[in-house]
Amino acid sequence: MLIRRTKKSELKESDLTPESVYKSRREILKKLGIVTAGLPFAAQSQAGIFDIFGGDDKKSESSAIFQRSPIVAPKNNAYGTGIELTPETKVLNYNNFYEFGTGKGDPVENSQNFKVDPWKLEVTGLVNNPITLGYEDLLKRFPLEERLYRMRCVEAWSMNIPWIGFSLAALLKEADPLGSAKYVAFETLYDPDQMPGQRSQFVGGGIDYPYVEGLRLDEAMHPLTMLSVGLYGQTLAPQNGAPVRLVVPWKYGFKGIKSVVKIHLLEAQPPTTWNLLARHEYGFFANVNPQVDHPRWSQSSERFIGEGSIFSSRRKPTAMFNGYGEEVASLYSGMDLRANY
Ligand SMILES: Nc1nc2c(c(=O)[nH]1)N[C@H]1C(S)=C(S)[C@@H](COP(=O)(O)O)O[C@H]1N2
Ligand SMILES: [Mo]
Repeated sequence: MLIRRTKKSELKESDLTPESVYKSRREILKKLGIVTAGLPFAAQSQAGIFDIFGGDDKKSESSAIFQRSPIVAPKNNAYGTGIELTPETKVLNYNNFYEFGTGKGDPVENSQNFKVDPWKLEVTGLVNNPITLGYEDLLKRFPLEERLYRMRCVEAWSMNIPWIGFSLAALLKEADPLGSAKYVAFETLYDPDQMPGQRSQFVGGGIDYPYVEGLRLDEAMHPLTMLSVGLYGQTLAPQNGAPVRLVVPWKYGFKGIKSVVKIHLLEAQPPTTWNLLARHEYGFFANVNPQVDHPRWSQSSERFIGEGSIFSSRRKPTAMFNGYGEEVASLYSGMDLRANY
């Protein structure tokens, strides 16, 4: 686990945990008699009290490392070039994947034995042609390409990642949506045997699993919206959402649901995990917007994770739609983006 030496000027992890998760942890700790009277909870959390439970300092039982396979995919430069990439080791070791624990180092630590083959990804609902893709289909059925995308987490850090994958639109077109389809719902694998966060409320941050996400159909059909099967020239590591995850670069990172098993087209807006947890903090749209702050922190700038220490702050201003406004702003014309956060 990367221990965070908190500078006063920086956001603290405890500032970034959705309130309801935070409260439920607090309840658990209270029951166990761990919350020390008088100490602000944030201070305890900074002191690493969660490490007692999270096993952050333990080495995993098995030293096995998930084997990734090389993927050869041509670069698609249509969506940007020349951005400074986040080093691969940081993309692989600093993650949010609560099914494997809430600490940034938990996913890599707890997911190395994750089984991705066989896999089954179903496209169902309001379509003429329901599709089921197996593991091989994911890698072979659609022409793969590499795209360099910016990723902005709602917690105000960001990375630039060379993803490999294909436009979700290609898959949806094959499924052939009915005219009545207005939204697309996504679901992560539910497998408590493999995912410790799904077995334990505490490890999993109090989320109701499976993790679910959703897009409007026009957002899902936008060419920038990608199903990713790899990064940095190889198949995805489990901590990044192997074998297939969503990438929506103009939205906050939590929209990029990992290890997807279901894509379901429907007429009504589907529920989404973070919105269910804290409705006033995480909206359905979750478009990156420096003018609409999170209730508990500013979204006007971000800590870019590049070369050097993960916690050496390199603040940079956050761009509207994460810099993809030219491509996507028209999807929201006439919409109040403050109301539809
Ligand atoms: N199933 C699932 N998908 C998820 C998450 C999660 O906890 N569970 N975390 C989200 C968040 S908050 C972010 S920022 C990105 C992080 O992706 P990365 O770890 O590959 O950088 O994954 C998103 N997808
Ligand atoms: Mo995130």
